[in-house]
Amino acid sequence: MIKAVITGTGVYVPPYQISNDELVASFNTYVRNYNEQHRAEIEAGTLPAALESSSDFILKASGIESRYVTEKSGILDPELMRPKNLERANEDISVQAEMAVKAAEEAMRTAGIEAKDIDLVICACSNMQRPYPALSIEVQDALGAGGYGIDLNAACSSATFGLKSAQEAILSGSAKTVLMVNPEICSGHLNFRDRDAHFIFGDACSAMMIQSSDTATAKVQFEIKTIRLKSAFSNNIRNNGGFLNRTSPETQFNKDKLFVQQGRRVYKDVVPMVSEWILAQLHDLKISPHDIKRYWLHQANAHMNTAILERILGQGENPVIAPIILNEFANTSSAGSIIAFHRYHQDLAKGDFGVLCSFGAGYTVGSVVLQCL
Ligand code: CO8
Repeated sequence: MIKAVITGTGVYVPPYQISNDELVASFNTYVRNYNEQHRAEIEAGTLPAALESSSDFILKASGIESRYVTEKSGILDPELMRPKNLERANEDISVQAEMAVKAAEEAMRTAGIEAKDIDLVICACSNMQRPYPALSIEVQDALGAGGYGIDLNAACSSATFGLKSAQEAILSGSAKTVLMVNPEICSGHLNFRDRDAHFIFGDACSAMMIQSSDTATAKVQFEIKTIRLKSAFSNNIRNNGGFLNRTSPETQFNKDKLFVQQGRRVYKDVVPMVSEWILAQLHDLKISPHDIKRYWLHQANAHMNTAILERILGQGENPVIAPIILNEFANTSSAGSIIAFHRYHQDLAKGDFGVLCSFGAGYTVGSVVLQCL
Protein backbone atom coordinates (compact mmCIF):
# COMPACT_ATOMS: atom_id res chain seq x y z
CA MET A 1 0.00 0.00 0.00
CA ILE A 2 1.29 3.46 -0.91
CA LYS A 3 2.30 5.70 1.98
CA ALA A 4 3.19 9.39 2.10
CA VAL A 5 6.76 9.79 3.34
CA ILE A 6 8.91 12.80 4.21
CA THR A 7 12.20 12.39 2.38
CA GLY A 8 13.98 15.71 2.80
CA THR A 9 13.97 19.06 4.55
CA GLY A 10 15.69 22.40 4.04
CA VAL A 11 15.92 25.67 5.91
CA TYR A 12 16.80 29.12 4.65
CA VAL A 13 18.15 31.41 7.36
CA PRO A 14 18.04 35.13 6.46
CA PRO A 15 21.36 36.98 6.49
CA TYR A 16 20.80 39.36 9.42
CA GLN A 17 20.50 38.49 13.10
CA ILE A 18 19.14 40.89 15.74
CA SER A 19 19.85 40.29 19.43
CA ASN A 20 17.39 41.28 22.15
CA ASP A 21 19.77 44.04 23.24
CA GLU A 22 19.89 45.57 19.75
CA LEU A 23 16.12 45.42 19.38
CA VAL A 24 15.51 46.88 22.84
CA ALA A 25 18.05 49.70 22.29
CA SER A 26 16.19 50.80 19.15
CA PHE A 27 12.78 50.42 20.85
CA ASN A 28 13.84 52.43 23.90
CA THR A 29 15.24 55.23 21.73
CA TYR A 30 11.86 55.36 20.01
CA VAL A 31 10.12 55.49 23.43
CA ARG A 32 12.31 58.33 24.69
CA ASN A 33 11.77 60.30 21.46
CA TYR A 34 8.02 59.70 21.65
CA ASN A 35 7.79 60.81 25.27
CA GLU A 36 9.86 63.91 24.50
CA GLN A 37 7.65 64.81 21.54
CA HIS A 38 4.51 64.39 23.66
CA ARG A 39 5.93 65.81 26.88
CA ALA A 40 3.18 68.43 27.32
CA GLU A 41 0.28 65.94 26.99
CA ILE A 42 2.04 63.38 29.18
CA GLU A 43 2.67 65.98 31.92
CA ALA A 44 -0.94 67.18 31.63
CA GLY A 45 -2.10 63.60 32.10
CA THR A 46 -3.96 63.47 28.80
CA LEU A 47 -1.62 60.90 27.20
CA PRO A 48 0.06 57.93 28.87
CA ALA A 49 3.85 57.86 28.62
CA ALA A 50 5.24 55.05 26.46
CA LEU A 51 7.07 52.36 28.49
CA GLU A 52 10.50 50.99 27.74
CA SER A 53 11.16 47.35 26.83
CA SER A 54 13.78 45.10 28.40
CA SER A 55 15.95 42.19 27.27
CA ASP A 56 15.50 40.52 30.65
CA PHE A 57 11.72 40.54 30.26
CA ILE A 58 11.90 39.15 26.72
CA LEU A 59 14.16 36.26 27.71
CA LYS A 60 12.19 35.42 30.86
CA ALA A 61 8.72 35.74 29.30
CA SER A 62 9.46 33.92 26.04
CA GLY A 63 12.90 32.25 25.94
CA ILE A 64 13.80 34.33 22.86
CA GLU A 65 17.42 35.57 22.61
CA SER A 66 17.61 36.67 18.97
CA ARG A 67 15.88 36.52 15.61
CA TYR A 68 16.91 36.53 11.92
CA VAL A 69 15.44 39.12 9.56
CA THR A 70 15.37 39.75 5.84
CA GLU A 71 16.31 43.42 6.27
CA LYS A 72 17.81 44.84 9.45
CA SER A 73 18.63 48.55 9.11
CA GLY A 74 15.03 49.74 8.76
CA ILE A 75 13.84 47.66 11.72
CA LEU A 76 16.51 49.10 14.02
CA ASP A 77 16.05 52.69 12.81
CA PRO A 78 13.94 54.32 15.59
CA GLU A 79 12.42 56.66 12.99
CA LEU A 80 11.28 53.77 10.75
CA MET A 81 10.95 50.53 12.77
CA ARG A 82 10.06 48.40 9.78
CA PRO A 83 12.06 46.49 7.16
CA LYS A 84 12.68 48.56 4.04
CA ASN A 85 12.99 48.03 0.28
CA LEU A 86 11.77 44.43 0.08
CA GLU A 87 9.68 44.97 -3.06
CA ARG A 88 11.15 44.06 -6.43
CA ALA A 89 10.32 44.56 -10.11
CA ASN A 90 8.00 42.02 -11.74
CA GLU A 91 10.93 40.76 -13.84
CA ASP A 92 12.84 39.73 -10.69
CA ILE A 93 12.04 36.87 -8.38
CA SER A 94 10.15 38.11 -5.31
CA VAL A 95 11.89 38.04 -1.92
CA GLN A 96 9.51 35.44 -0.53
CA ALA A 97 9.82 33.13 -3.55
CA GLU A 98 13.61 33.48 -3.43
CA MET A 99 13.83 32.29 0.16
CA ALA A 100 11.49 29.41 -0.70
CA VAL A 101 13.72 28.37 -3.60
CA LYS A 102 16.81 28.33 -1.36
CA ALA A 103 15.12 26.16 1.28
CA ALA A 104 13.63 23.93 -1.43
CA GLU A 105 17.03 23.30 -3.02
CA GLU A 106 18.34 21.85 0.25
CA ALA A 107 15.22 19.70 0.71
CA MET A 108 15.53 18.38 -2.84
CA ARG A 109 19.23 17.54 -2.35
CA THR A 110 18.44 15.62 0.83
CA ALA A 111 15.63 13.72 -0.84
CA GLY A 112 17.76 13.04 -3.91
CA ILE A 113 15.24 14.38 -6.37
CA GLU A 114 15.31 16.93 -9.18
CA ALA A 115 12.90 19.80 -9.73
CA LYS A 116 11.36 18.11 -12.78
CA ASP A 117 10.21 15.25 -10.50
CA ILE A 118 8.00 17.60 -8.47
CA ASP A 119 4.35 17.54 -9.44
CA LEU A 120 2.87 19.72 -6.69
CA VAL A 121 4.24 22.82 -4.97
CA ILE A 122 2.45 23.98 -1.82
CA CYS A 123 3.40 27.38 -0.44
CA ALA A 124 2.04 27.36 3.10
CA CYS A 125 2.64 30.37 5.35
CA SER A 126 1.05 33.12 7.44
CA ASN A 127 1.39 35.99 5.03
CA MET A 128 1.83 36.04 1.26
CA GLN A 129 3.40 39.21 -0.05
CA ARG A 130 0.71 39.51 -2.75
CA PRO A 131 -2.62 37.87 -3.57
CA TYR A 132 -1.61 36.62 -7.04
CA PRO A 133 -0.04 35.15 -9.04
CA ALA A 134 0.30 32.51 -6.33
CA LEU A 135 3.75 32.37 -4.73
CA SER A 136 3.77 28.60 -5.17
CA ILE A 137 3.54 29.07 -8.94
CA GLU A 138 6.45 31.53 -8.89
CA VAL A 139 8.49 28.98 -6.89
CA GLN A 140 7.45 26.21 -9.30
CA ASP A 141 8.63 28.34 -12.23
CA ALA A 142 11.92 29.38 -10.57
CA LEU A 143 12.80 25.75 -9.80
CA GLY A 144 11.64 24.36 -13.13
CA ALA A 145 9.16 22.05 -11.40
CA GLY A 146 6.21 20.44 -13.14
CA GLY A 147 2.63 19.87 -12.01
CA TYR A 148 0.76 22.66 -10.27
CA GLY A 149 1.06 25.03 -7.31
CA ILE A 150 -1.29 26.16 -4.57
CA ASP A 151 -0.96 28.71 -1.76
CA LEU A 152 -2.36 27.89 1.65
CA ASN A 153 -2.67 29.94 4.85
CA ALA A 154 -3.50 28.58 8.29
CA ALA A 155 -1.24 31.05 10.17
CA CYS A 156 1.31 29.28 12.40
CA SER A 157 -0.22 25.92 11.46
CA SER A 158 0.21 26.47 7.74
CA ALA A 159 2.95 23.83 7.43
CA THR A 160 1.03 21.02 9.13
CA PHE A 161 -2.11 21.96 7.19
CA GLY A 162 0.09 21.92 4.08
CA LEU A 163 1.39 18.47 5.00
CA LYS A 164 -2.20 17.23 5.14
CA SER A 165 -2.81 18.49 1.60
CA ALA A 166 0.45 16.87 0.47
CA GLN A 167 -0.48 13.55 2.09
CA GLU A 168 -3.95 13.59 0.54
CA ALA A 169 -2.57 14.41 -2.92
CA ILE A 170 -0.19 11.46 -2.67
CA LEU A 171 -2.69 8.96 -1.25
CA SER A 172 -5.33 9.92 -3.84
CA GLY A 173 -2.80 9.51 -6.65
CA SER A 174 -2.90 13.13 -7.87
CA ALA A 175 0.79 13.69 -7.02
CA LYS A 176 3.88 11.55 -6.46
CA THR A 177 6.33 14.21 -5.30
CA VAL A 178 5.26 17.27 -3.34
CA LEU A 179 7.37 20.24 -2.32
CA MET A 180 6.03 22.22 0.61
CA VAL A 181 7.67 25.57 1.43
CA ASN A 182 7.03 27.95 4.33
CA PRO A 183 8.60 31.34 3.56
CA GLU A 184 7.83 33.51 6.58
CA ILE A 185 8.68 37.22 6.54
CA CYS A 186 7.11 37.91 9.93
CA SER A 187 9.08 41.17 10.26
CA GLY A 188 6.93 42.60 7.44
CA HIS A 189 3.75 42.43 9.50
CA LEU A 190 5.11 42.95 13.01
CA ASN A 191 4.56 46.31 14.74
CA PHE A 192 8.05 47.06 16.07
CA ARG A 193 6.54 49.95 18.10
CA ASP A 194 4.32 47.56 20.08
CA ARG A 195 6.08 46.82 23.41
CA ASP A 196 3.98 43.67 23.96
CA ALA A 197 4.95 42.08 20.65
CA HIS A 198 8.01 43.77 19.11
CA PHE A 199 10.32 40.91 20.15
CA ILE A 200 8.15 37.93 19.24
CA PHE A 201 8.87 37.13 15.59
CA GLY A 202 11.67 36.41 13.15
CA ASP A 203 11.98 35.47 9.47
CA ALA A 204 12.95 32.09 7.99
CA CYS A 205 11.84 29.58 5.40
CA SER A 206 11.49 25.84 5.81
CA ALA A 207 10.89 23.28 3.08
CA MET A 208 9.84 19.63 3.03
CA MET A 209 9.76 17.00 0.31
CA ILE A 210 6.87 14.58 0.64
CA GLN A 211 6.84 11.59 -1.67
CA SER A 212 4.90 8.50 -2.51
CA SER A 213 6.66 5.53 -0.85
CA ASP A 214 6.83 3.61 -4.13
CA THR A 215 9.11 6.21 -5.72
CA ALA A 216 11.04 7.55 -2.70
CA THR A 217 14.72 6.62 -2.60
CA ALA A 218 16.10 8.74 0.27
CA LYS A 219 18.09 6.89 2.95
CA VAL A 220 16.15 8.51 5.78
CA GLN A 221 12.38 8.56 5.44
CA PHE A 222 9.57 9.36 7.83
CA GLU A 223 6.15 7.90 7.19
CA ILE A 224 3.24 10.23 7.89
CA LYS A 225 1.08 7.96 10.08
CA THR A 226 -1.80 10.36 10.80
CA ILE A 227 -2.44 14.10 10.64
CA ARG A 228 -5.12 15.74 12.75
CA LEU A 229 -6.16 19.32 12.09
CA LYS A 230 -8.34 21.52 14.24
CA SER A 231 -9.57 25.09 13.99
CA ALA A 232 -11.64 27.17 16.41
CA PHE A 233 -12.35 30.82 15.72
CA SER A 234 -10.74 33.41 18.00
CA ASN A 235 -9.97 37.13 17.75
CA ASN A 236 -7.11 36.81 20.24
CA ILE A 237 -4.53 36.76 17.44
CA ARG A 238 -5.49 38.97 14.55
CA ASN A 239 -4.15 40.99 11.63
CA ASN A 240 -6.67 43.18 9.79
CA GLY A 241 -4.28 44.13 6.99
CA GLY A 242 -5.94 43.43 3.65
CA PHE A 243 -7.29 44.62 0.35
CA LEU A 244 -10.35 46.32 1.89
CA ASN A 245 -8.16 48.67 3.98
CA ARG A 246 -8.15 51.23 1.15
CA THR A 247 -11.93 51.53 1.37
CA SER A 248 -11.50 53.23 4.79
CA PRO A 249 -8.44 55.46 4.27
CA GLU A 250 -8.90 57.09 7.69
CA THR A 251 -8.06 53.79 9.45
CA GLN A 252 -5.82 52.31 6.76
CA PHE A 253 -2.66 52.44 8.87
CA ASN A 254 -4.11 51.76 12.31
CA LYS A 255 -2.31 49.32 14.60
CA ASP A 256 -4.78 46.52 13.92
CA LYS A 257 -3.50 46.33 10.32
CA LEU A 258 -0.44 44.51 11.67
CA PHE A 259 -0.10 41.56 14.08
CA VAL A 260 -2.01 42.06 17.36
CA GLN A 261 -2.59 39.49 20.09
CA GLN A 262 -3.80 38.96 23.64
CA GLY A 263 -0.70 36.93 24.53
CA ARG A 264 -1.84 35.78 28.00
CA ARG A 265 -5.22 34.65 26.66
CA VAL A 266 -3.59 32.79 23.78
CA TYR A 267 -1.27 31.01 26.18
CA LYS A 268 -4.14 29.91 28.44
CA ASP A 269 -6.41 28.80 25.59
CA VAL A 270 -3.84 27.01 23.48
CA VAL A 271 -1.86 24.95 26.04
CA PRO A 272 -4.81 22.70 27.03
CA MET A 273 -6.16 22.62 23.47
CA VAL A 274 -2.87 21.34 22.04
CA SER A 275 -2.05 18.83 24.75
CA GLU A 276 -5.54 17.28 24.64
CA TRP A 277 -5.33 17.15 20.83
CA ILE A 278 -2.01 15.28 20.85
CA LEU A 279 -3.10 12.92 23.65
CA ALA A 280 -6.31 11.98 21.80
CA GLN A 281 -4.43 11.33 18.58
CA LEU A 282 -1.86 9.10 20.29
CA HIS A 283 -4.61 7.29 22.22
CA ASP A 284 -6.39 6.42 18.96
CA LEU A 285 -3.12 5.15 17.49
CA LYS A 286 -2.52 3.11 20.69
CA ILE A 287 0.86 4.80 21.17
CA SER A 288 1.87 5.90 24.65
CA PRO A 289 3.04 9.55 24.79
CA HIS A 290 6.12 8.17 26.56
CA ASP A 291 6.95 6.07 23.47
CA ILE A 292 7.30 9.21 21.35
CA LYS A 293 11.01 9.80 20.85
CA ARG A 294 10.65 13.45 19.87
CA TYR A 295 8.10 16.28 19.96
CA TRP A 296 8.83 18.96 17.36
CA LEU A 297 6.51 21.58 18.76
CA HIS A 298 5.57 25.01 17.41
CA GLN A 299 8.15 27.56 18.44
CA ALA A 300 6.30 30.54 19.94
CA ASN A 301 7.21 30.50 23.62
CA ALA A 302 9.51 28.13 25.51
CA HIS A 303 7.26 28.10 28.61
CA MET A 304 4.30 27.17 26.47
CA ASN A 305 6.14 24.10 25.17
CA THR A 306 7.15 23.16 28.72
CA ALA A 307 3.51 23.45 29.86
CA ILE A 308 2.33 21.28 26.96
CA LEU A 309 4.97 18.64 27.73
CA GLU A 310 3.95 18.66 31.40
CA ARG A 311 0.38 17.86 30.42
CA ILE A 312 1.40 15.16 27.93
CA LEU A 313 4.23 13.46 29.81
CA GLY A 314 3.86 14.63 33.39
CA GLN A 315 7.26 16.31 33.12
CA GLY A 316 8.19 19.67 31.64
CA GLU A 317 11.20 21.17 29.89
CA ASN A 318 13.31 18.57 28.08
CA PRO A 319 15.52 19.79 25.22
CA VAL A 320 16.14 16.23 23.99
CA ILE A 321 12.48 15.20 23.82
CA ALA A 322 11.20 18.62 22.70
CA PRO A 323 14.02 20.69 21.22
CA ILE A 324 13.81 24.49 21.21
CA ILE A 325 14.97 26.65 18.32
CA LEU A 326 13.02 29.80 19.19
CA ASN A 327 15.87 31.04 21.40
CA GLU A 328 17.82 31.66 18.18
CA PHE A 329 14.99 32.22 15.62
CA ALA A 330 12.14 33.66 17.76
CA ASN A 331 8.68 32.71 16.44
CA THR A 332 8.95 32.04 12.71
CA SER A 333 5.27 31.09 12.50
CA SER A 334 4.71 28.01 10.29
CA ALA A 335 8.45 27.41 9.81
CA GLY A 336 9.24 26.91 13.53
CA SER A 337 8.28 23.28 14.11
CA ILE A 338 9.72 22.28 10.71
CA ILE A 339 13.06 23.93 11.58
CA ALA A 340 13.04 21.95 14.85
CA PHE A 341 12.41 18.76 12.84
CA HIS A 342 15.12 19.69 10.31
CA ARG A 343 17.74 20.16 13.03
CA TYR A 344 16.74 17.34 15.39
CA HIS A 345 15.71 14.14 13.64
CA GLN A 346 18.99 12.55 12.53
CA ASP A 347 19.41 10.48 15.72
CA LEU A 348 16.04 8.73 15.46
CA ALA A 349 16.23 5.01 14.61
CA LYS A 350 14.03 2.87 12.39
CA GLY A 351 10.64 2.38 14.05
CA ASP A 352 10.89 5.44 16.30
CA PHE A 353 7.83 7.68 16.53
CA GLY A 354 7.79 11.49 16.62
CA VAL A 355 5.10 14.16 16.81
CA LEU A 356 5.29 17.36 14.78
CA CYS A 357 2.77 19.86 16.10
CA SER A 358 1.92 23.47 15.26
CA PHE A 359 -0.58 25.87 16.82
CA GLY A 360 -1.48 29.50 16.43
CA ALA A 361 -3.85 32.10 15.04
CA GLY A 362 -7.30 30.99 14.02
CA TYR A 363 -7.00 29.21 16.44
CA THR A 364 -5.45 26.31 14.57
CA VAL A 365 -3.74 23.10 15.68
CA GLY A 366 -2.07 20.61 13.36
CA SER A 367 -0.58 17.43 14.78
CA VAL A 368 1.38 14.93 12.69
CA VAL A 369 2.53 11.52 13.94
CA LEU A 370 5.63 10.36 12.10
CA GLN A 371 7.51 7.06 12.11
CA CYS A 372 11.13 6.71 11.06
CA LEU A 373 11.45 4.02 8.36
N1 CO8 B 1 9.44 44.77 28.19
C1 CO8 B 1 9.24 44.86 29.53
N2 CO8 B 1 8.07 44.56 30.12
C2 CO8 B 1 7.04 44.20 29.33
C3 CO8 B 1 7.18 44.09 27.92
C4 CO8 B 1 8.44 44.39 27.37
N3 CO8 B 1 8.66 44.32 26.04
N4 CO8 B 1 6.00 43.70 27.39
C5 CO8 B 1 5.14 43.55 28.42
N5 CO8 B 1 5.77 43.86 29.58
C6 CO8 B 1 5.21 43.86 30.94
C7 CO8 B 1 3.72 44.14 30.94
O1 CO8 B 1 3.47 45.53 30.95
C8 CO8 B 1 3.29 43.47 32.23
O2 CO8 B 1 3.56 44.34 33.31
P1 CO8 B 1 2.59 44.38 34.61
O3 CO8 B 1 2.66 43.00 35.21
O4 CO8 B 1 3.24 45.42 35.45
O5 CO8 B 1 1.24 44.73 34.09
C9 CO8 B 1 4.22 42.27 32.35
O6 CO8 B 1 5.34 42.57 31.52
C10 CO8 B 1 3.60 40.97 31.90
O7 CO8 B 1 2.99 41.17 30.60
P2 CO8 B 1 2.22 40.00 29.86
O8 CO8 B 1 1.20 39.40 30.77
O9 CO8 B 1 1.76 40.51 28.52
O10 CO8 B 1 3.45 39.01 29.62
P3 CO8 B 1 3.44 37.44 29.47
O11 CO8 B 1 4.17 36.83 30.59
O12 CO8 B 1 2.09 36.90 29.13
O13 CO8 B 1 4.38 37.24 28.17
C11 CO8 B 1 4.12 36.77 25.82
C12 CO8 B 1 4.00 37.82 26.94
C13 CO8 B 1 5.58 36.42 25.67
C14 CO8 B 1 3.59 37.39 24.53
C15 CO8 B 1 3.32 35.50 26.18
O14 CO8 B 1 2.04 35.85 26.65
C16 CO8 B 1 3.16 34.52 25.03
O15 CO8 B 1 4.11 34.11 24.41
N6 CO8 B 1 1.93 34.08 24.78
C17 CO8 B 1 1.66 33.11 23.71
C18 CO8 B 1 1.53 33.86 22.46
C19 CO8 B 1 1.49 32.95 21.24
O16 CO8 B 1 1.87 31.84 21.21
N7 CO8 B 1 1.00 33.53 20.18
C20 CO8 B 1 0.99 32.89 18.93
C21 CO8 B 1 1.14 33.96 17.95
S1 CO8 B 1 1.84 33.45 16.50
C22 CO8 B 1 0.66 33.00 15.38
O17 CO8 B 1 -0.37 32.55 15.65
C23 CO8 B 1 0.99 33.29 13.95
C24 CO8 B 1 0.45 34.59 13.57
C25 CO8 B 1 0.96 34.95 12.22
C26 CO8 B 1 2.36 35.47 12.22
C27 CO8 B 1 2.42 36.93 12.50
C28 CO8 B 1 3.78 37.51 12.21
C29 CO8 B 1 3.92 38.98 12.65
